[in-house]
Amino acid sequence: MRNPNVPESLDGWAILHRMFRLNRRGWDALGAEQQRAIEREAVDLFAGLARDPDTDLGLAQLLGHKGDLMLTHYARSFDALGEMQARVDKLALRDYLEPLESYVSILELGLYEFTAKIHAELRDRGLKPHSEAWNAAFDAMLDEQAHEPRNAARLFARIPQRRYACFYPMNKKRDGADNWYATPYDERAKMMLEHGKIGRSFHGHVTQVISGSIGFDDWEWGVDLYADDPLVFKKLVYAMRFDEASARFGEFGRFWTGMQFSVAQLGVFLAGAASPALLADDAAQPALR
Ligand code: 76R
Repeated sequence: MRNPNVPESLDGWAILHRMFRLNRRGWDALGAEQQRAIEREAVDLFAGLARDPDTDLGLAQLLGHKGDLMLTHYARSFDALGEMQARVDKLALRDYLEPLESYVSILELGLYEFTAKIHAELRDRGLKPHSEAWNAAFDAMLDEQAHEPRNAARLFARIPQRRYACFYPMNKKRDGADNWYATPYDERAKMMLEHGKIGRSFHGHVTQVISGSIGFDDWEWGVDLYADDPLVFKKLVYAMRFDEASARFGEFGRFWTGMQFSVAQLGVFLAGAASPALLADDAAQPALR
């Protein structure tokens, strides 16, 4: 199963992004009492998902015509994501939310350097590749990485509570001389190291969540960026375009950009009079009735 050409990854949350259009005319035509009941039902579900240690939910008001609302679901399994999808679809609010797009992926930490280290170390130990002992030693080294506190925390981190969010899917190109997958491991590892360096120069200004979607969805990765200032997205993504991994190999899907808001602000979002806010943690979750 393990191939020295394939970088290993550590895998965390199962992620489902859903983009909806709000039928504002339809919503506005409802009576206040009915609006309140529909809103309360949705807030109850959303608040539960946002505070459960086994799930998380992010809400974002999107800019532009590609959607009005983005829900970002985190769960421990695809099964749990399926349950959440169905529970959202059972809400009365769904009569006013039209699904436009969705994206399925699993949060990943790429291990370019570490994979090479495992292969080298097992070779040095004289283990026969793919033997039982080799496999067991491989598993143990990966497992150790997954339990390393910094990695463990990132694999199941909560959705970053930063006001601005940007999501886009991407591929690594497979086109003639620019075929990422036909590029030797060492060259890819070197490019990823450079990529990480550029990324780290934005450390503190942006929180990125990379999720893998090969085998699940139409693109190969999902990129979620979170920042306190949207200009950071423009600067970061621009800087990345000059980095070889993106310049030569990056192919991008559509971008969704918007403002994260707290569950307790759903009513503000639905009313449409002001942009719903991202509140400080303690105020963010309404008490469950
Ligand atoms: O996880 C880590 O922080 C280690 C280094 C690292 C890896 C392995 C890293 C750092 N990234 C990794 C993997 Mn990234 N990243 C993107 C994009 O718009 C574009 O051009 C590309 C979209 C951005 C903006 C970004 C930001 N990264 C990946 C992968 C998997 C590739 C593979 O396995 O082949 C993709 C698709 C990808 C894409 N990256 C960082 C950032 C930032 C800001 C960092 C530094 C994080 C920090 O240390 O603060």
